[in-house]
Amino acid sequence: LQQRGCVIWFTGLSGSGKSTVACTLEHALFNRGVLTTLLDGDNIRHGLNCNLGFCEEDRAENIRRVGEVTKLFVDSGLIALASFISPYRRDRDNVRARLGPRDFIEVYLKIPLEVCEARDAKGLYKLARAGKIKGFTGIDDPYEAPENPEITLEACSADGRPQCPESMARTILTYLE
Ligand code: GGZ
Repeated sequence: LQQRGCVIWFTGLSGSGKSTVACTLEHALFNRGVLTTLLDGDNIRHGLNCNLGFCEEDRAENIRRVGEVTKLFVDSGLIALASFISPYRRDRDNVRARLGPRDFIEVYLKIPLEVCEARDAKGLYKLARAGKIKGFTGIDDPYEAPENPEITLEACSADGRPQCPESMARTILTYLE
């Protein structure tokens, strides 16, 4: 009856499906009796990181703090699911170095920008194109894709239809097993 902690770190554009897959995976792990915690922009940027914006330094600090928090959970034996754009490779690699290679599982949600922009579930891409949000990832701010992620999920089919979250969560479960 032993559970070892680790971080499953979801990275990808806004609207790539990170949070949906993380939430689906969390349910699947819960049903297996695994203790998890889910960290994402909604619960972190309104609380712990409410003083941070989206410039390069603030994003770095956002990811650094989240990395430290996930480390505390991992040290307590939980599986921490972290869902952040985390656009800079260096910031993600710093978390990886802090956690150690065994405990950091990077999951890249691969999806063309055009697909996220066409969906635009929250209308943020439209605002970014109109210049009403400055420094929006993919529009006028960089996204550096991982070079060697543990897992790459093709988050949409060739015609841009979203991939089913259950099947993406299953890919991660198989990896964990
Ligand atoms: C990117 C932004 C921005 C800018 C607000 N750039 O789709 P969402 O709304 O819910 O996810 C995005 C979220 C990104 O927060 P993260 O903490 O994941 O970012 S990072 O890892 O880069 O620190 C989006 C919203 O915040 N949002 N302004 N300029 N996304």
